[in-house]
Amino acid sequence: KPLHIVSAAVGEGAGDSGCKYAASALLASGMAQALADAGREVHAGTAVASDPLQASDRMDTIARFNHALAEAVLPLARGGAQLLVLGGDHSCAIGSWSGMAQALRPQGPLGLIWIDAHLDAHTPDSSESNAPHGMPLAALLGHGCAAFTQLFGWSGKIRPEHLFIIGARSYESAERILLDSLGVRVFFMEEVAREGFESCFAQAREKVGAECAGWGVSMDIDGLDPLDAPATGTPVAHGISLAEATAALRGCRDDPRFMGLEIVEYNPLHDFGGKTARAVRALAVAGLGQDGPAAGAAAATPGA
Ligand code: DIR
Ligand code: MN
Ligand code: MN
Ligand code: MN
Repeated sequence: KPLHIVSAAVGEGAGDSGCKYAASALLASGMAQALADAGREVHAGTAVASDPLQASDRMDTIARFNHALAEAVLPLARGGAQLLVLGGDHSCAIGSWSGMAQALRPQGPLGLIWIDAHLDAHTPDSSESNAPHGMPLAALLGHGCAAFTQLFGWSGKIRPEHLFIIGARSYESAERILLDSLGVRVFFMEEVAREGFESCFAQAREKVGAECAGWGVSMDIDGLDPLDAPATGTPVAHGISLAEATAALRGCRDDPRFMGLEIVEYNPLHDFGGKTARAVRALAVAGLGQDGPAAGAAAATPGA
């Protein structure tokens, strides 16, 4: 399968907007080449950027951006490519996964594995920060404002039983109450620490593989331990190790129903020495590269 890299240059959804520059920084530091070295036919062309000058407020900026992103993702996903979406703040997930869900709609439901320190399940009414990057899961589940939920004219892009959140350890009660009321399976960080990330990921993967026409992974790098991925806007201590994350992601690309990987919240402006860029590259190569020496070598030396 061809692999398309989609740049989602948006940062207005987060308090710290430096992640707007993540995709261009990652492409400049060799992301496409690393995936080509790992055996993929890489198309690194599609870029969508937010334009606050065209919008009346922040919610409008994010809504317009996500409509454009969803329209960009749709034909690529429909054409059968796998996607690497480089965020961007996590609000870009509204566009990425709405586009994927629309592409998949004739065949069946979309499954999503969401790796994050946060629950990202606020509605505009429940959010204390009013930051859209705390809202994408509520939107994809069909809750919140129509500008986020009604892309392509329908809502509920992900059904609650097809969503798996892994690594959560920082959240407000309103988002937990919403997810509980919908029956979403959340692997909180205590469970991940006890059972191992690979086991949690494998359970999620088994469910989406059995019940969904296609599935993907949205990786907020703040789900990782800040020791492994420090350059992010809202780091939270005691997260998933990079080694466990790369081990679990390896082989996703060989599943014909695997539609893509989204990696968000990397802030290159805080990445002294490029450690977090190497972590992001290792995640991408693990999930999307071919198994073999190239992928193995890249994953084994994330801190080199
Ligand atoms: C917090 C932080 N729950 C909020 N969310 C973050 O602002 O809604 N999500 N950082 O990634
Ligand atoms: Mn997060
Ligand atoms: Mn949150
Ligand atoms: Mn997030």
